[in-house]
Amino acid sequence: MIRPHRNLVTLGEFIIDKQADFPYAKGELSSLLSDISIAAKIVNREVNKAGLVNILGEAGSENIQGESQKKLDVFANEQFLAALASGGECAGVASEENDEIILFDGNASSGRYIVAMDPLDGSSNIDVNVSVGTIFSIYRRKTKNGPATVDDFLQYGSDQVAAGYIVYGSSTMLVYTTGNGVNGFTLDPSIGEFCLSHPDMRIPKGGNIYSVNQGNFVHFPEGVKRYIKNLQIDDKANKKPYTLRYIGSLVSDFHRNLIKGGIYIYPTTLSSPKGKLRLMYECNPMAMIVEQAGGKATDGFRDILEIQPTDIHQRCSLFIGSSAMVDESMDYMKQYSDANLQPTYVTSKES
Ligand code: P6P
Repeated sequence: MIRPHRNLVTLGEFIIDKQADFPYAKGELSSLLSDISIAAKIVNREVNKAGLVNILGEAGSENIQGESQKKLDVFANEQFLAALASGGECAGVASEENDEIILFDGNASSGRYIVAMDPLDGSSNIDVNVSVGTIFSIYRRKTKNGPATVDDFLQYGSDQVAAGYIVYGSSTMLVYTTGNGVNGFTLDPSIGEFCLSHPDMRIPKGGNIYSVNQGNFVHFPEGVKRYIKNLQIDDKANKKPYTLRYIGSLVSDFHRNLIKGGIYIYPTTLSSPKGKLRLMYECNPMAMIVEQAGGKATDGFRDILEIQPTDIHQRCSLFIGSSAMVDESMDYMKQYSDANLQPTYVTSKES
């Protein structure tokens, strides 16, 4: 029961009030979610003044995908790892910023949960002051004692116990689910608390916004090309052409579509033949959130949450958002799947 004594409910209060919903409610998951929110506040403080302190630009290192790490990528990763290590409920982390899983020692090694996360998603936007985000996914360990193992991480997305993101935008919001709906909290800097601002979030069944990097169009699978072309026809009765909105931060594009309705697509491309986004710490958490909000997430053919992970950094295509839009995009993918195997773009020598 939410306390009625004032007109705001903090994240901490909400987590405690909802704790009874957790199937194995002993407070550990509540504590873990609170640990994440503390790190989010610290990262938010640095993101908001990034231009004023020497935390912009390249860190001079690369992550496993060979992407140059921004100073804020490394900072954010350190903050979330420190918060999770000290909280004691998490036995280890799979992070986009670390090649291997990070296992905690001491009392944390007996933590009953593991976390997969992208500590700062959309980092190419940091230096140009465009919104970025953090994405996290929480599982219960499969192993019962000793250090966590890779198998503890390679679980189906449908086995997540919680998932969420923080979007550092015009305001900073934390949105999460523990499998009982989706709730959004806005950070009130004057009191340093995330406060419930978007209770029981539901994504509209349909929408007329699509988010895709149109610059990759020539390399898209035929089904994606045909689907997008169909969104661009002049058909006022069906509110077409639809609106293209692409921020370049999954968290921001997803959050807008969650509120307004829409679809985000990152399919296979020439440079990303398996897709660009990572299953464990981008696609799975966002898929849990969108399904809990009444939406859908697939790789164009299968539910994201039913993909068997084989590597903590594996990539997959992502079609996510309003269920009617994802269903329609899948119809095109199925109809033109054979053509997907044949390049349909004209190479320069043929032009
Ligand atoms: P592109 C950011 O690097 C990210 O992982 C997502 O947040 C974002 O939607 C996508 O990649 C952007 O990729 O190739 O369009 O720049």
